[in-house]
Amino acid sequence: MANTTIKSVKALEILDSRGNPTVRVLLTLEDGTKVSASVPSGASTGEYEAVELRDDDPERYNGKGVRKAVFNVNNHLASLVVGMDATDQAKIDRAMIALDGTENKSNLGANAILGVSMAVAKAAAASSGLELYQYLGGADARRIPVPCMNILNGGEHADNSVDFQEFMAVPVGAPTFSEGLRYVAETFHALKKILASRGLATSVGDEGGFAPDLKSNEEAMELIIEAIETAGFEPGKDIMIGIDSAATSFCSEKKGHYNLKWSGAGEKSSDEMIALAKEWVEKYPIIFWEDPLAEEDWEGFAKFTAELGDKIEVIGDDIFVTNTKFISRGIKEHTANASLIKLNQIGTVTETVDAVRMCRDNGWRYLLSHRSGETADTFLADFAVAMDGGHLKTGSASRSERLAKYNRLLEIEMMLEDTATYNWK
Ligand code: 2PG
Ligand code: MG
Repeated sequence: MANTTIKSVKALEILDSRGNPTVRVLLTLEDGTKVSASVPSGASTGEYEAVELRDDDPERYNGKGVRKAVFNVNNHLASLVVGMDATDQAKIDRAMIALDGTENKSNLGANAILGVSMAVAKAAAASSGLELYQYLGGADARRIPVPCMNILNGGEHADNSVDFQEFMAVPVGAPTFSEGLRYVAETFHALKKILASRGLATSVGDEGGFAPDLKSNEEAMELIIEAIETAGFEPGKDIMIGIDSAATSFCSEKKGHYNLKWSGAGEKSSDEMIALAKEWVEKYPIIFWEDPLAEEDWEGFAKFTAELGDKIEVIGDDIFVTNTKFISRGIKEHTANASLIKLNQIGTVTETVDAVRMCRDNGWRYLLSHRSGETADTFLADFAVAMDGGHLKTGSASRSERLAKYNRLLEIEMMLEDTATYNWK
């Protein structure tokens, strides 16, 4: 048996896809295994996410440096985990949570803790000779998630006039993952041609989707439908549409009110937002809607779910922040019928798995997700297969930090040969 005792842990400050600092952890085992793990970073963050520790030193990276988090890995977390066994994931994660001692990991930083947690999982997998998805998911981890490709960006992820943050093409009708990826990548290319032909911008937002200035949010839907058809696919059959409003980013001071500030469509109440969604769900092939309302609008969310939850997947992101405390409240109050899952919202691999398990046990769906600030790390791709989530979102068909995850899923599909499965539900 290989010696999976952790020998050394070292962190460094690297840059993410937006050029902002983030944490990379290098970890070695006694048997010579060497791995690295890099932590992503969000822009439209939920208030109750685990804390991403930043230096707040205005002299460096506008205060966004992560030297404190790096220091915490190199000192506090290294002395804790060196000598522990990398196959004891839950024990290590629990020890790190205890050492931090706060509810939201604000002491050592969720970015420090998650970097170590991910590296531990990668090292244990590598040492055992298993792929990460097999190590985390077991012998039956063989479903490749449907790639929800974010082809049009707005909100805080772009500098355009679209309020909703993400418009995703969801290839539910494809027979395999690789075919699904082709469907949506071809749709992305078709959209580019359509935009260019109308003199609209083809530059991309943070997650690699196009970010044109449009007359309305609805124009984004029309353009995507047109792109799906131009690419030779049938909207509603081959490809459906997923939306992430990221509504916390445009909620107004007045609770339960929303200010569609980027498009200039003005202020709307929670009920008006729900009415708009109902109209869209009637009119367009929408399969899921993430964060249709803001994180503090639990009441509105529940209304939205009561109205539309039997037709579409209603996903909570900022409102649940991958935290079982909030997901369990959501389950009780019928706030949604699915949760977004982001490793760095909660800060350890074990707690993320707990959140997934809670969804599954209660008949909820869960959408595995990247962050808008990413690195080339492909942990998420393996994690999505291991969690059998059925769908994942990791950006568009441009920007290598997004494609790295889709390409890793192609690799996993190839490794699984004809045992790989692909289905929405
Ligand atoms: C989201 C994410 C990822 P961010 O809102 O779902 O797409 O964005 O990482 O900026 O929170
Ligand atoms: Mg979101």
